[in-house]
Amino acid sequence: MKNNLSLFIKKNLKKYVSLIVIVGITLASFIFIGTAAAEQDTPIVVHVNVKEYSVELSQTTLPANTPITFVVTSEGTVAHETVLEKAGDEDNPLNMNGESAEIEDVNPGESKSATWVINQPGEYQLACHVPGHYQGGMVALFSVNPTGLAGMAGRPTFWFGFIGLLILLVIAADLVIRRVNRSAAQKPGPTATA
Ligand SMILES: [Cu+2]
Repeated sequence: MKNNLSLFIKKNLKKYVSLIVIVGITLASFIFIGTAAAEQDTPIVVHVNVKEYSVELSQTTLPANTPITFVVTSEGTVAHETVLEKAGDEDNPLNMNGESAEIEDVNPGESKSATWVINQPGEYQLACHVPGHYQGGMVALFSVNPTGLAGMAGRPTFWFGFIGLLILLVIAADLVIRRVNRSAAQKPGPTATA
């Protein structure tokens, strides 16, 4: 009888554990794929407002390896420009496919845009290097964060989801084990019915 009992638990436990593992892996895959897909599909538009003497960004945290369209609008009274460069540089634009990453001659009331992909995570800035403007305060800093697996690992929301999923799996496994143990204890023997 003891043999039958342990066999029953072993058999059912195995069945449920593999089910839980399958469900868990499926959910985890959805989280991974969903996060990755959301990263690639969402077009990122950053509005850049320039005037004497400031540069304002609609977003100061951006992903690496993702096309970003910077729409520069001048609310000033003279022409401005925006140069994409590493934080702290002075008129040292990044190279984008052989061209300097800058949007020049944005006249009052005008909007100009450019789409750039920043590959390397780090601190960057958009600055106006019309003489005197950068010194006057026309610079805005922003961060470029890693993407892909490294990016996901750096996201608190991802880990909240992941840890939540693990807790759910542990609770589910615990419930199943308790149920199996209880029904085995209540109706032991080979004639036991569910
Ligand atoms: Cu300027």
